[in-house]
Amino acid sequence: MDVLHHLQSIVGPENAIEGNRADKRYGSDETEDLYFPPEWVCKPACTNEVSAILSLAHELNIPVTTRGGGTGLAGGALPVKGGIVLSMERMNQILLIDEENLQVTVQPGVITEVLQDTLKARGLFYPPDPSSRGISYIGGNVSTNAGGPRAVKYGVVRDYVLNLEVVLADGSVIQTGANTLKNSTSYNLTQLMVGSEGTLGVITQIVLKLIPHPVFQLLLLVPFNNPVNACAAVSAIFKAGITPSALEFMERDAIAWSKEYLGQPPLDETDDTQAHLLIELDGFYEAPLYEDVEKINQVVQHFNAGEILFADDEATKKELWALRRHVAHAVKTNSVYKEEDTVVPRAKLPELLAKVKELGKIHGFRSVCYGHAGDGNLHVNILKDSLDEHTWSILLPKAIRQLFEYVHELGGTLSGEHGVGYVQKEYLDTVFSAAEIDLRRQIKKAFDPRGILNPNKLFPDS
Ligand code: LAC
Ligand code: ZN
Repeated sequence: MDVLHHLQSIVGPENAIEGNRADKRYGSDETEDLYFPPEWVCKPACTNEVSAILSLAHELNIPVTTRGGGTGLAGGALPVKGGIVLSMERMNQILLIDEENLQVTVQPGVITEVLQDTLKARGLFYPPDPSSRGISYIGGNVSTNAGGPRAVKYGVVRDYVLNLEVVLADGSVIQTGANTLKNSTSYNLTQLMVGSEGTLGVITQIVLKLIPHPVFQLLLLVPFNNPVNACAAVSAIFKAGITPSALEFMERDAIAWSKEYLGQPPLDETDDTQAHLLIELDGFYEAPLYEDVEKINQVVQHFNAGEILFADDEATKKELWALRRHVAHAVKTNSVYKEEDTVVPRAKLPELLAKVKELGKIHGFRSVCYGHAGDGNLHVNILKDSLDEHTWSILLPKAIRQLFEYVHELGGTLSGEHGVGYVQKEYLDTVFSAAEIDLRRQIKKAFDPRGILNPNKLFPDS
């Protein structure tokens, strides 16, 4: 039997097709304009089918690239070596909401926002909220250890994953841990799988921890005429004893472009605002939140902040969050670009931003920066603008390398929440020693001796 017919015998004829007949999206994600055609696209409906597919791929040495919602920004879902794209779109059930234990068991193909909304209706909260949550899958979020604005108070995806069902490269099925809040039983395979970007196994079931959903939320937009000052205000806010549920930074162009993208009126030309902090506070009681607003007001005055916009109605809150969440798409429509996901200790953020601008001057590129300032996580968009291909191809890797080396010096690393995937793997040596990379290679080998799982990812010369 040929591969296609074998796959069809596992998942049914309509759920396995040849790559050249499949929609183009199965060969790409949100990473720049990269496209790699898969040989086959396969859509399993259950763990047993995933297991049978992996047994086959293992036997025949066929690459398998697992795909969620395709919103990745590091190329993790690109089938760069062809083979099978394993789309988890049919494994989209919320299996069990356990209100007694505050847990939920889900399949990987559930859309993150669908899960959040379902839980919210029961007063439950699963906080990690990447900007792509309206289309990204929870399985992809686990595979990249996604974050989002609320990570600053509530933590990232890994802080909510209790247990996983995983199909290993040879088709065997394992549980990585237990459905418990505590676990000191041997190696932590659960957390090893989180963020492993489909290189160690295929996640087929996820058990997540939940918390009660906060009742009140306040949102502030604080303008600054100096972006470095805005970044410096961030750690001062935490030092004043406040833990916002989001603390986001946006340069002027980030907001301006997002407004344009959403069809809103442009920024006032005469306004000299160069950056904003978007600050959210949440809780179960309203009065303390207003006390925090007052404290924030006092803190930001030391950094030359302008007049604070207080979003006290749902429509304004929604509008401000839409502006923030659409920056990535807005940048994409403005210029060819390369997105970095740098992260440094929070108080080093002003130095990081200043370095980005300095590198821009040295190499002759423009950049737009925004991101999760409360986490020290800055999305740096390096713009191609009108630079010619040759100049771009030479300056870009040089500038990125210098940026990551600096980030490492500051005690940070090259990705806070997007992952390494395909487009960052060549820079791994800026943040890891040879021994640190080698240890990871040995882990990969133990899980996937034949190298069939998401090949050509994570490792520099893979
Ligand atoms: C964001 C994505 C790009 O923060 O991580 O909007
Ligand atoms: Zn982000």
